[in-house]
Amino acid sequence: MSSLGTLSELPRQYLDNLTGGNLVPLWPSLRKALPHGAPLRRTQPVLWRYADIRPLLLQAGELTPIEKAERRVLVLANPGLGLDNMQATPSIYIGMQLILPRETAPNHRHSPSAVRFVVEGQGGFTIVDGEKLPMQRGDLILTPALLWHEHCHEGDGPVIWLDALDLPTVFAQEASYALEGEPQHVRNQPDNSQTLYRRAGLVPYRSLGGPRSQYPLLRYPWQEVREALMTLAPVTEAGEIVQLAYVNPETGLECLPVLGFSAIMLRPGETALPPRRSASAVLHVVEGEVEAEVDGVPLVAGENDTMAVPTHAHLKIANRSSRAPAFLFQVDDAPMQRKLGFYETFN
Ligand code: 1HN
Repeated sequence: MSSLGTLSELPRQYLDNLTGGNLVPLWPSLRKALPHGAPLRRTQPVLWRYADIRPLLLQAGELTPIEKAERRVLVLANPGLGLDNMQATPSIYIGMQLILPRETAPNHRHSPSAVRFVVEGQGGFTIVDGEKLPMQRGDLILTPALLWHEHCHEGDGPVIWLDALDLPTVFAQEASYALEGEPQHVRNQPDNSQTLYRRAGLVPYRSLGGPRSQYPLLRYPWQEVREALMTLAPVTEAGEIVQLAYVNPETGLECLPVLGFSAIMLRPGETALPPRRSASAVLHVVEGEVEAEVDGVPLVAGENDTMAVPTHAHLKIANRSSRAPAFLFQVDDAPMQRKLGFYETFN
């Protein structure tokens, strides 16, 4: 391998002339941009324990009224990427949001896409473009780019969910912004997961050939995802991961353009060794306790705990129970990487 020229080898006057013309020589920094063999990574394998987050989030509920917060959120920030940068991984924003009874997180829309994964509480709901989406534990709720959304709470006790956004990518493109709006008018009917898309393999006839909505399904009830995983497990070979992707029922493709979402079941006693891949990910435990090893770093995650998995990471993840399955929710940036043409898996 030949070594490349450095900045200090170049004459002072030449460098000053370059700087004066807003020019920079590539070769001294080429290896930084394109390291050999594997990317440079600052993202750390991190574990956020719900037991640590929850009391602090509830305290935020006492310290800051919703009117002063708009969204009452604690951001899960990866220390390797800088605590101020709202990055769990380079492309994934994760926050934990609290809403208290009778509060409203006011209507707005923005260029980043978001999802909510419900962690605890009863009576919360999100309204997206007039559709009322109830929030039960484990439900996945989409608020895609530029669609109006507001959160409300008509039950008792705190409602807490995990927010995942493609904000880092949108922000890096200097394209992140929001608009505020008046409260929405709610259509008085159940959400599309209960009406138009009751069963995989069936779509309203009119969607054949007709104009399709970009985001036909905005809520994926956990109860159905869990059942589907339990039914998939016995027909999945040992060594293969029991995993379901959340997709757009009209296209069969990922439900949002940048971030992808999936649910994983680890059978009792199972240790999964997923292939190393170019995508980064966030893993959130829904049920059970897992022992993970992320690039050699041991992390033990229980219910409602969340982990960051860097790009190209070596990953091993074991269900600590020999009796009960464990369930995880995964966010990754594979959809974006596939579109950009560099998504890879390695063995
Ligand atoms: C946002 O709109 C929500 O609507 C939550 O609940 C978190 C983080 C950054 C930017 C926008 C929400 C957010 C956010």
